[in-house]
Amino acid sequence: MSATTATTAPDVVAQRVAEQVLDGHVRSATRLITQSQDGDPLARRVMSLLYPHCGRARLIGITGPPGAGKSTLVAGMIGELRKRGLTVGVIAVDPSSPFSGGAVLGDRDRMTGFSSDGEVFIRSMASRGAIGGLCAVANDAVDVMDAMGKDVVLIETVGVGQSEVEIAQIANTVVLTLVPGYGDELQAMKAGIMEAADIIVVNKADSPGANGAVAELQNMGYFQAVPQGEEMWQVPVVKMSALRNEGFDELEAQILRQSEFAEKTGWKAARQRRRRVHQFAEVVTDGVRRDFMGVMQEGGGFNGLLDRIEALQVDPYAAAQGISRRLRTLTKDL
Ligand SMILES: Nc1nc2c(ncn2[C@@H]2O[C@H](COP(=O)(O)OP(=O)(O)O)[C@@H](O)[C@H]2O)c(=O)[nH]1
Ligand SMILES: [Mg+2]
Repeated sequence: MSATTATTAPDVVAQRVAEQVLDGHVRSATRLITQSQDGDPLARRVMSLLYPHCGRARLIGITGPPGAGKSTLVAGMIGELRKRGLTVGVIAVDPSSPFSGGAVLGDRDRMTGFSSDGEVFIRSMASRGAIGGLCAVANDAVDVMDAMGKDVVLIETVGVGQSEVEIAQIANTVVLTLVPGYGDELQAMKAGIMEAADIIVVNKADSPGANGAVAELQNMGYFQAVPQGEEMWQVPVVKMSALRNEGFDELEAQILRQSEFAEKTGWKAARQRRRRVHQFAEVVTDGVRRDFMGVMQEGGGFNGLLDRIEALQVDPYAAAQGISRRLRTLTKDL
């Protein structure tokens, strides 16, 4: 066999990509996130290699309704973090509805100010079209940036759907961005996002009604209960104008306060476990679905069973139960 026809073993390729990502190579990281989004088996190999190197970055979720100023806030935070010499990763999850096509472009435009700064890595992803689920892809993107050595990873999501709320919950700290007159939007977002908020920002404080909105939210008194703990976290309300660069010091102070509280009370660990359990469940169900469809297509092993289902001798529910039972036996001793 000549050397020119020899192909490099997948594990060698994965190892090389993992090393490049750990060295902070932006192009390798970008490609890896795309491959993860496409459900590429190589990406899964690389993610396995990166996994032990994760857990160092501080993850901050920025959520809220469209137009609240999340991207403006993110841009401001990047500036503040860079001033302190911290490296930053940004994952912007944008809805791919035709109405928001312009917003994606706008975000990119606003953030190009940082594109020449190698210490800031920004990645946008559409909220549809990801194989294996958006939350799984977002988890991978966060892990890639974490493994690259980014000190802080900012995750921007529109807090309108269940998967967006779950993405926000990847973060150690969730910042909900509202604006004066937020009432209708809260209604549209349902209560889910309120329950995920660790800090509420009333942005656009330069417009009328900001003080009233802050007072109202403070009076409502939102709390977060620490799982299996006695302590409660009172969700602070921060008044800001991201556009005028006002309020960032207070936001940073509250993020630090929440981080210390979460660390001290075991809340941080509980949330990390929740994130990893959720991720594991997604990866397993995705893998099982993929394998199952593959086996069905090949006809291997299932032919007899499928014949009986087709002949109405076995119903699909009973057959599925049989498979579930075997799966449970298999995983019992893991
Ligand atoms: N007046 C005012 N406008 C703001 C402020 N922050 C953001 N905006 C504007 O609100 C619009 C939406 O901002 P954007 O950051 O794209 O919101 P996102 O959809 O939540 O990411 C843009 O026109 C921003 O310039 C602010 O503090 N005050
Ligand atoms: Mg945005």
